Amino acid sequence: MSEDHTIKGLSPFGTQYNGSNLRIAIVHTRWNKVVIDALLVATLRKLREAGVKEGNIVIQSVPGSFELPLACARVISASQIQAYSTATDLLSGANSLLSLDSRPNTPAIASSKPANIPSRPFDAVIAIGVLLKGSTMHFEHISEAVSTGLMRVQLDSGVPIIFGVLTALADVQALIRAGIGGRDGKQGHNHGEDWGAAVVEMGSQARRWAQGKFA
Ligand code: DLZ
Repeated sequence: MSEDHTIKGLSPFGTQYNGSNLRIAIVHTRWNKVVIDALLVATLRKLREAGVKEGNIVIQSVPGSFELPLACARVISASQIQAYSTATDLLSGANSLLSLDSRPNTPAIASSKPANIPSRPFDAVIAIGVLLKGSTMHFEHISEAVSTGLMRVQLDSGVPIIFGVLTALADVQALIRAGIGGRDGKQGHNHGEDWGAAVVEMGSQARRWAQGKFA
């Protein structure tokens, strides 16, 4: 029987999310680079399709998957520091300008804010890695540590982290999940697309929930 009767996969959500106001970080590894590159391309394509602006996407790399949890935690903190210090700097700048210029009807200082200064922290993060099982217990230890670590970072920070880590038992499994299989005619599906869509959905929802809204 050659027909595919699988019921697996993500069902589409009714809402089309608009990513044009979202700020997203991608943290990816450099181990198993061929697969990582393919996943990254599909993720970025999906972000662009959802309207996420180029300038609102920050990409950082780390050596391997074991480094992902700490890197995500630090990247989230860095964006919060950035957003906070930007606001403070502008405020102190505005205060000093206002004290120098007491004329009425002074144009709003805020309108002169440079466009390239990030004014908000990341709404969501995608952690991308590819763990390949070898002949030792390395794979089991790292897989467990990374998934637990990323879960902890997202719960502690309140910032959604999309789990973009493939845990493959063989090279071909990883290639198929990055849409670059093909050895047995099975090209596969690139999971980067799902992660791109998921990060836009979770970033949008998390922002809404933080404002006490459900719709
Ligand atoms: C050491 C190692 C091995 C053997 N395999 C992988 C892998 O398949 N995927 C991956 O992302 N990283 C691997 N690493 C590197 C570790 O994740 C980590 O970068 C190093 O142990 C340094 O902390």
